[in-house]
Amino acid sequence: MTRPIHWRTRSRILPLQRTLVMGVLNLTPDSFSDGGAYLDRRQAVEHAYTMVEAGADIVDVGGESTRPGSLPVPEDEELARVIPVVEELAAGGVVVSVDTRKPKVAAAALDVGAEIVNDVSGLRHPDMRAVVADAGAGVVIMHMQGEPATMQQDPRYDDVVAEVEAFLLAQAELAREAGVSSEAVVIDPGIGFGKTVDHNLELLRHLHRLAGHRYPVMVGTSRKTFLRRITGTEEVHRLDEATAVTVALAVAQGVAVVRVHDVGLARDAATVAEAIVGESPWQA
Ligand code: HH2
Repeated sequence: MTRPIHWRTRSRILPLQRTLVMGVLNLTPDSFSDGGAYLDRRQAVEHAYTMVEAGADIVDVGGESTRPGSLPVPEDEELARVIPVVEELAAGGVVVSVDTRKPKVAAAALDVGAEIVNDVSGLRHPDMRAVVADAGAGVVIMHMQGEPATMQQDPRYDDVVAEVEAFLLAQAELAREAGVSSEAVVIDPGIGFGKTVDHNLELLRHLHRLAGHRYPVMVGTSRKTFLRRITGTEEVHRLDEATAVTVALAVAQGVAVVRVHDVGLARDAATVAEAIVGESPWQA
């Protein structure tokens, strides 16, 4: 299988010769590591531009935390948090993805200029597939076992890599049947979403397998609990350095997009990994 050379989004073609870095912009009071920091619209927009200057290719705007134990946010509230920021960033030429599980939020964000829908529920909702197809949007299909409120209680798999892989390919096929171009689809194993530390590590060891299909692969490890457990630190800068290690190892396995909080560190890690591996050996 040859490596996909671009990602088709609503109005753009994003080249994949170099790793794409997606910067996280959480407009939530309760996110993992930056909850509450960017609730103010001006601060949020400023932070987005700081990430773009640091090398972000995409800014991922989210108004609902999906961290373990978090509860859903009402639609009106999510729309109010997300839409003005998406609109302002898109008008300024930033490539915006909207991190949402709600078809109406996705549709409204695409209307005001978002390019990509990042759906942590993996396009399970048929309306979400229709929204993405109608807008010709790019889409990230992510794997999650269960729901955020309960997903970390007792995650179980017989074969985590095979099950995640099968789900992602099945959802990509459903998207295709709903009219989504296969060039618009990126798949993501959903690190930390209904997974133990061992499940996460097993998936991170087998990213090359996911990258062996026709879809580019994205991975989000940034500041996640498994890194806190492994390193024994809560210190954000040290978690960002640990994240950079995962970025390098992911890029070496052919991953095309990384979702991170510290864009500069991830960009450097990806650049070094690209220089070492050249044409990724996994894609031969
Ligand atoms: N992780 C989080 C949120 N969205 N989207 C994709 N595609 N992949 C991920 O791994 C992913 C994601 C969780 O991280 P964070 O944004 O730090 O936390 P929260 O959900 O609390 O906002």
